[in-house]
Amino acid sequence: MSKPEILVISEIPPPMIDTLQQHFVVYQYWQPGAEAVVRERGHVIRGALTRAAKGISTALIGQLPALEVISGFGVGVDATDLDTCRSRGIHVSNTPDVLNECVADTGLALMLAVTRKICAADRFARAGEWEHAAFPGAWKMSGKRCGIVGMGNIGHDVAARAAAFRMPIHYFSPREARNRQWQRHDSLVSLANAVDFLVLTLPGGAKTHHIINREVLEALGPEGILVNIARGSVVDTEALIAVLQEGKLRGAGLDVFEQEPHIPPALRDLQNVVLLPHIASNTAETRQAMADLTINNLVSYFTDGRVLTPVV
Ligand code: 8YV
Repeated sequence: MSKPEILVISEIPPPMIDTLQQHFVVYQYWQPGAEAVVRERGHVIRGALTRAAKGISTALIGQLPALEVISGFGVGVDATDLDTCRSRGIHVSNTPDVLNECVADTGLALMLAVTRKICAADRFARAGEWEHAAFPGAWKMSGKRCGIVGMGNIGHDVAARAAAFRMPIHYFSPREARNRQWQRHDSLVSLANAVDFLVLTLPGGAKTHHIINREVLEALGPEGILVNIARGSVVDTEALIAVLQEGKLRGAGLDVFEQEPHIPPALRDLQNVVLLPHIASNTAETRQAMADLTINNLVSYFTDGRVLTPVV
């Protein structure tokens, strides 16, 4: 039997391509000549694979009339139009759970980095400034109040880690937490008012666009710290920059951005932010687990007719 033809939308590690080629005829959409491939083979391409944060455009889905399955490399599915997929009967999968621990670890790393000024202290030490002056003090994290927006599996993993720092846990989420001692709030402003850290672990997409706005950030207050390990789109970046510049927020730790990989210069100029290039799940172990699940979803679909971790 001939191998199914699949289109890989965004660049993925070469070993993933090698494994995919054992099962499929693989076209790489970021390579020169990809548009011609879509024109010539679009009518027989049955599968697609894409990085979660990139998704697959609705226009491209329209150019693939034989598309049956989209396998996402990552947990977020906000960058792909799921309604279009549903109406076309296209199966969509993601890679839930295998990345929870590393994403939560990154959340804690950002909380510590901002509150203890770890990156600024590293710059200070590297520049030899310690020979002339002592590093200015930072703030304590243990025992402070941790607020979590989106109490899914990643939110639970952040909460468990924060609890080990003796942090009381508060949250805002459509779903009740497994631990009834954690305090649920019925609005983001109420949550932000009650905590020192606001950690974002909610999905991106139209429903959550800019829900972290100026009102929420001002409620978090001048001693508050925002940590975003979710999607750039959930934060109103202009408002965030303004409150940081005005001293109305202590700091922010950000792994994701609205126009990534572009980071606004005004954000880069601020000393009280720690900026990461969307690396929360980027460890060798987790990326391997994500790669295996992404590929196995496609293999399972083409052998058994169903993906292992379906979204649609
Ligand atoms: C990945 C992510 O960085 O899982 C997600 O939704 O955004 C991240 O884990 C990304 O999908 C890999 O490019």
